[in-house]
Amino acid sequence: MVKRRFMTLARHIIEGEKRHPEATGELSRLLSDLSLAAKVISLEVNKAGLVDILGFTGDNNVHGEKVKKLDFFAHEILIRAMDHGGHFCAMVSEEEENIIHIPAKHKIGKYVLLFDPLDGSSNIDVNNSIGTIFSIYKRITPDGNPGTIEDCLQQGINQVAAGYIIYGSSTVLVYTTGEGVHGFTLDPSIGEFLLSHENIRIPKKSHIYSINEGNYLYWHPGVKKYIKYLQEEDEKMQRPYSARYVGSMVADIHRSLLYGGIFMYPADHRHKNGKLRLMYECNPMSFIVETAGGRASNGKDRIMEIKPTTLHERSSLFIGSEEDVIMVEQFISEEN
Ligand code: P6P
Repeated sequence: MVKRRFMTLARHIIEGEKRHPEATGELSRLLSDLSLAAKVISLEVNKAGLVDILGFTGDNNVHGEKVKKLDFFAHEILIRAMDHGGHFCAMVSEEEENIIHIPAKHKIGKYVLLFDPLDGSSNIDVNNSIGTIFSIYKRITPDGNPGTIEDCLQQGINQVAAGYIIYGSSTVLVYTTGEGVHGFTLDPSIGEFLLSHENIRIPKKSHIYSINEGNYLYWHPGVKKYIKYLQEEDEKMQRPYSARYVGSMVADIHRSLLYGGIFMYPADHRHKNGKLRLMYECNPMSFIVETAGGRASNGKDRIMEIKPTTLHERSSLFIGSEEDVIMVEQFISEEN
C-alpha cells in the first residue's frame, strides 16, 4: 500500500515558497493563521446542532458569554486570528459594512484580506455543508499606513491567494496562490490539515449543472434556452445533464471542482446584479476554478477582470468546467 505523505498545510506552503527565493515566508504564516481560525470555526459548526440538545440557554452559554449567530461568531474568530500577525493593512468581511482597520497596537502589513466568514449559514440547521471564503491581495498604497478603499477594491486578477474551507462530512481547506489548487482535510485527532487533494484539475466538460430552477421565470432568455438544452437527450454530449443544487455556493462549487460541472447564479428580474458578492465570493472562487483549468464569467465578461466600485457589490456568476461556461455564454449572447 502506498504510504500517503504526511504533508501538512504549513509544510506544503513553505515548500511552495521555497521555489520563489523572493518569498518572505509571510504567506505561509498568514495561511497558517487562517487555518487556525478554520479549526476553531469547524469545531463550533460541528457542535452547532447540539446547542439545543445540550440545553444551552438561547442567549448565554455555560461561560455566561452571549451565544452569537454562527456567521457572526466566524466573523469575530477570523478577525481575532488575523488582525495581530502583522500581515494585513485592512480587512473586509460580509458581516461588516466598512473596511476593518488593524488596531493601532498591531503592526500594519502589506496584504488585504476579504472574506465571507460563513457562507450558506442558513443551511446549518439542516446539516448541509457551509463554508468560509477568503481572498488576499497585496496593498497598492504605500506601506506603513492604514489600508484604504483602493487597496480593497482591486480586480480579481490581482489576487495573490484565495481559498475556502468547506465544513461538511469533513472539513476541507482548498487554496491557491496561482500555482495549482490544493485541498487539505482536517484530521481532528491531531488538529492538522493534511494534503488530500493535490493539484486539483477541473474536467473541461461535465454532465452536471447547478442552479436554483425556482428562479426560471426571472432568468435571461439565453439562460432559459441553455437549461432546456441541457435537459434534452443526446448521449454523445452526455445529455440530459444531472441537476445538483445544495444552495450553498461553497458546496456546489467544491463538487463542480472535483467532479466537473457548471454552477450558475445569474442576475434576474429580482436580483438585478445577481445575488453573490463579487469581492469575497465570486473573485476568490474564480481564482481557484481558473487556476484548476476552469472558467468564470458574469455571462459575458471574465469575473476577475470586473473593475469593482463598492466593497459589497454583487455579480452574476457562471463558473466551472470551461466548455460548459463557454456554451452558456454563447446561449446568452445569441439572445441579446
Ligand atoms: P438561493 C447562501 O445563502 C448563498 O449566498 C450561496 O451560498 C448560495 O449559492 C446562494 O445563496 C443560494 O441562493 O436563492 O438559491 O437560496
